[in-house]
Amino acid sequence: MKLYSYFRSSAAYRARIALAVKGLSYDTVSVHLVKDGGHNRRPEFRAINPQMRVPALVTENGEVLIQSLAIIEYLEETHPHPPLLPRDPIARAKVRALAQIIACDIHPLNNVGPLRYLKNQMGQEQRAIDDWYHHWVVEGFTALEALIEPAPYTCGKDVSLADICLVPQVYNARRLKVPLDAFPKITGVEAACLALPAFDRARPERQPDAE
Ligand SMILES: N[C@@H](CCC(=O)N[C@@H](CS)C(=O)NCC(=O)O)C(=O)O
Repeated sequence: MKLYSYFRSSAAYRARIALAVKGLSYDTVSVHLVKDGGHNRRPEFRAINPQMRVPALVTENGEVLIQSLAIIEYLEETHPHPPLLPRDPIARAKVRALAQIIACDIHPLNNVGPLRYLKNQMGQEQRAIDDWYHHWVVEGFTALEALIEPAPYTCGKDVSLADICLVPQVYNARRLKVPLDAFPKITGVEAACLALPAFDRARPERQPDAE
């Protein structure tokens, strides 16, 4: 398999964790999202993913999959062990809800494209953009902190899709200097996950394109 990735992309980070947890090997194809206005905008990458975002996974059969949650669910369906979703339907819905708070409600507001738009098209100062970023992280993390009971992972003793979404989002928050003192459960889950070899292998600083 081949993963189009960028070391700092939290969506690609999710896919990397899932691949590592499942013990699957793949080649990394780095797509620099910043250099020259973003190599993701080049025609050769647009031909792979018309949405011009990472991650994109090329399967063993040459199919191109995009969207980290769709990629992870594909991996879950094709390589069920170890599972990333519990068997019980209620427990599954709860894991997905936590994952979606991050992937659907926090991350899109703080993604490269919208932040660039705030700056270039809407003329916002960097300080206002940082405030925007912090606001949506704090709002989302406040809900997550109330919803989780680490044991030691987000949803109990097994790693799940929720952890796979949480760890990259905390990485982003730290990079953008969002204070995390109010979120001891979230940072506790992060520490438990990062102690696992699969999560460690997927870290941005361990990637071949890390700067
Ligand atoms: N919902 C998508 C988000 C993918 C995404 O937005 N990736 C970002 C990096 S984290 C990206 O490639 N951004 C490039 C851009 O907006 O120019 C997913 O989960 O895969």
